[in-house]
Order: sequence, then structure tokens, then C-alpha cells
Amino acid sequence: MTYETITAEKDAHGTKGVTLLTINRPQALNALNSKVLEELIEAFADYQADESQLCAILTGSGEKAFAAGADIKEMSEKAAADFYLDDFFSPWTSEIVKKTRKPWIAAVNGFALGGGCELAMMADFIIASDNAKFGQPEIKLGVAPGMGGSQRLTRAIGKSKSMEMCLTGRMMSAEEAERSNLIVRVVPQADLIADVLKTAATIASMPPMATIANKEMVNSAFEMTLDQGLIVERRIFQILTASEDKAEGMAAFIEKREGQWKGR
Ligand code: CO8
Repeated sequence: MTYETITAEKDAHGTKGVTLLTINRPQALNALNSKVLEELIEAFADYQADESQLCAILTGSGEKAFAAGADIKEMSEKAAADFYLDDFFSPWTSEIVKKTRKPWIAAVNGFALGGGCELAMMADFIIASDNAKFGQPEIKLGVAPGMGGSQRLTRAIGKSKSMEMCLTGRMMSAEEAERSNLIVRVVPQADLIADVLKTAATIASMPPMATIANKEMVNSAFEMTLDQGLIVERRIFQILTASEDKAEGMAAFIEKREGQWKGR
């Protein structure tokens, strides 16, 4: 499929099962406008539907930005009624986060500000380059996070730091983001995509149904009480024991060979 504001590459850089999505508006520091949203929804739906693709990566084009936020120029022309009646920002969660049951990784290659930081936090995890900068600077525009920043940042790094970030609008370095548990690790900019592709390839080599199950379980920890989450975990585990891949995975271990996955 071809797009105007993003690119999508399946089996990216020869890595079987890995889709690389790139936001491609470098002249606007990959700011997220309605077209980007529309195309990302389509690209994520295509990734979800394609059984040959088992892990996705989302990054930004150029060396400067993952995404410097929602598109301020587009938003400046909208009235409160437009934001409210269109439920502006809602599809990022309802269409991308909720409908993408397969894993995806944010490879943050520069500024991840406002909606850009919020988009990175929608991923299953974040790996960042050493020049990456994270922040929720919306307060400087007279507004506040609108795509999940106040919730996901607070869950990720705790109240004190999240509150300070939102109230001052300051940026956090990649090193501080790693220390604060916002990201998995920091990688030199030149190595970022190769590094993330390697992790994505490992995920893509796992039994696909177990991958979706693991993602669903970990996400439950953010949505439920401990008791409810433990029940979800137990039930999903029990369902997996009926899968062909469970029989194959255990037989492969005992026979000291690699498993051949059916995804069922
Ligand atoms: N939206 C639209 N265009 C942008 C954005 C953006 N978020 N960020 C950068 N650009 C554009 C600039 O306007 C500029 O375009 P042009 O060359 O046509 O003037 C181009 O990208 C390059 O940017 P700069 O010249 O500013 O580059 P610098 O290296 O000097 O600065 C910064 C980089 C620090 C990242 C700077 O661009 C910046 O501060 N950007 C905005 C960051 C920001 O505030 N993000 C949050 C956006 S708001 C949001 O995501 C949540 C919703 C808030 C609602 C707001 C309602 C009005």
C-alpha cells in the first residue's frame, strides 16, 4: 500500500515478519495531523490482518524527530466544539491501541513531544536513540495532554516526575527516560533501527498466539485490580494449554530442537 504521510515496509530490511512504519513529514518534525492518523489507522489495521507479519515498529523519518506533537497549525484553526463533537484524539486509542492485538515497538529517534510522546507511550514498549527527547509541553500552548499523556506517563514514571513534566513542559533526555522506566534502553542514533529490528525479529520468532496472549495479560495489569488480572492471566494460560503450539513447544524442548509454530 502507498501512503502520503507515512511509509510501510513489510519484512522490513529483509527481517521476516517485521513491519516498519515510518511517519514521513520531516519538514514538520513528523507532526501528527489528521492525514497521519488516517494512514496510521489503515497501516496498523493492515499489519493486524496480515498473518505473515508478527511484530511492528513505528518510527519517524529523519534524524530530528519521532513526532514533535499533534499538528499545532491544524489544531489552531479548530474551535472547542470541533474538538468535542469530533471527539478529537479518540481514534488514536480506539482505532490503533485497542485494535492492534499484535505487538508493536516505538523506535524513538528524536523529539517525542506532546502527541508524539503520547503516541510512543501507546506502543508496547519504547526503545530510543541517544538524541531522543520526551516531553508534554502542551501547557505552554495553554492546553494539556489530550492523547493519554497525563495517564500513561503517570503510570510509567510515577506521579512526581509526571506532574513536574506536565506542569513545566520540560523535556526529558533519553538517558533520564531509561532511568525513569519510560523506555527499555538507549541506543546510538545510527544503530537504532538495526537494534529494534533485532528485538522485533525475536518477537516475530515466537509462537504468535502466545505472543498476543502475553501482550493481553501484561496490558490487563493496567486496567484491572490484582485479583481480576490474576484471573485473566490464569484463564489465558489455560486456553493456551489447548493450543497446537503448546504441544509443539513442549515437544520441541524435550526433543532439543526448535519449535515450528502454527499460530494456533
Ligand atoms: N505542529 C506543527 N508543526 C510543527 C510542530 C507541531 N507540533 N512541531 C514542529 N513543527 C514545524 C515548525 O513549525 C517548523 O515548520 P516551519 O519550518 O514551516 O516553520 C518545523 O516543524 C521545524 O520546527 P522548528 O523550526 O521549530 O525546529 P526547532 O529545531 O527550532 O525546534 C522543537 C524543535 C523544540 C521540537 C519545536 O519545533 C517545538 O517546540 N515544536 C512544538 C512542540 C510541541 O509543543 N508539541 C506539542 C504539540 S500539542 C499536542 O501534541 C497535544 C494537543 C495540544 C492542543 C493544542 C491546541 C492549540
